[in-house]
Amino acid sequence: MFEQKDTEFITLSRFVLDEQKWHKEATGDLSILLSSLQVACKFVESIVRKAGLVGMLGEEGSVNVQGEGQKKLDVLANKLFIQSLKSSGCVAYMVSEENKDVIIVEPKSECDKNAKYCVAFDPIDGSSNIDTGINVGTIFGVFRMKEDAKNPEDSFLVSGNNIIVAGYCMYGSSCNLVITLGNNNVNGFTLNPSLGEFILTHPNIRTPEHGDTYSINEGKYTKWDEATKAYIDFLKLHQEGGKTYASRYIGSMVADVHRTLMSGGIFAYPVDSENTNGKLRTLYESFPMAFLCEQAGGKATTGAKRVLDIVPRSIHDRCPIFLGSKENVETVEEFFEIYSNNL
Ligand code: P6P
Repeated sequence: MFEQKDTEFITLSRFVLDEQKWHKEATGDLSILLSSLQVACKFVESIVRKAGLVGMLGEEGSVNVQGEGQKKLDVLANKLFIQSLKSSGCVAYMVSEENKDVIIVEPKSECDKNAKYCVAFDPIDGSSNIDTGINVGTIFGVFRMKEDAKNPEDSFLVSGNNIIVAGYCMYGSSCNLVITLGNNNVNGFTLNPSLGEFILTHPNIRTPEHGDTYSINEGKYTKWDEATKAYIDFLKLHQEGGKTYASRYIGSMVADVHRTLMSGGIFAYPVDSENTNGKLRTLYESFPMAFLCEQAGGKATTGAKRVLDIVPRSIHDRCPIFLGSKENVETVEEFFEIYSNNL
């Protein structure tokens, strides 16, 4: 017999309104923006759920700005998020993995002229996994428009410390939306499809200080730098009290990070000889995941510096990332420190 997990039935919508009460100066715009985001997530979830049945699998036959083949779902999800965010009237600019340039939102009405938020998102991250039914997800980060912005990019080419909201929605065996508005507070919501509501099921997520799982594409071992090789070799040989580390890699960032955030350990996509700046995009993959991780008590580093201290050079810039449990990430930093001194 299915029993609703003991929750107070706090929906995401109510959670956001409760959060708004803490900000006396709040206009409600951020709440409207987040409401638009969750509607798009629900819409995408309903399509992912049936993708195999409604011909939404397979290639679109086009290529995105990254030079990657687009899946049908990439294209549709991108349209849904752009439309939903535009309709909120609270977004001035958007950056999407699927669009080459910044999306400028034309105000629909007088009050939209005061739109002050900028959203960077990857509508369907891990889309290469869609056709095999593996978890995929949406990743998003929200910034305030830069006051003295001379052009649309300016509001995005700022350090990750400017991010005010970060989250992801994972489309898997269940639909989980994990979000933080800062204040060291990360919360997880599970979609109840019959209600059409995200219900608070994982309040105040804290990442364990240490974890025994590492998540990295070991197929690239020979292409890694010496510090990364040494760190992964250490994990394989290093046994604390006889325990060994377990390797878990799905190849879908949202799924790999969700497991790391919830259970601890480390997720990494380092530089390699083919991806000399790393593969993951700074603005709409690394920044949101790094912010979530830090707010849950973890850490996120490039190896050499804190991810959120990066200032992207372009809206589709990439960076290496090691994120997860505080102690695990600090060990990575120690390895990079040793190897940088030996250069
Ligand atoms: P690789 C998916 O394409 C993605 O952008 C992330 O979701 C994932 O973490 C990474 O790339 C996987 O890359 O090279 O290991 O297949």
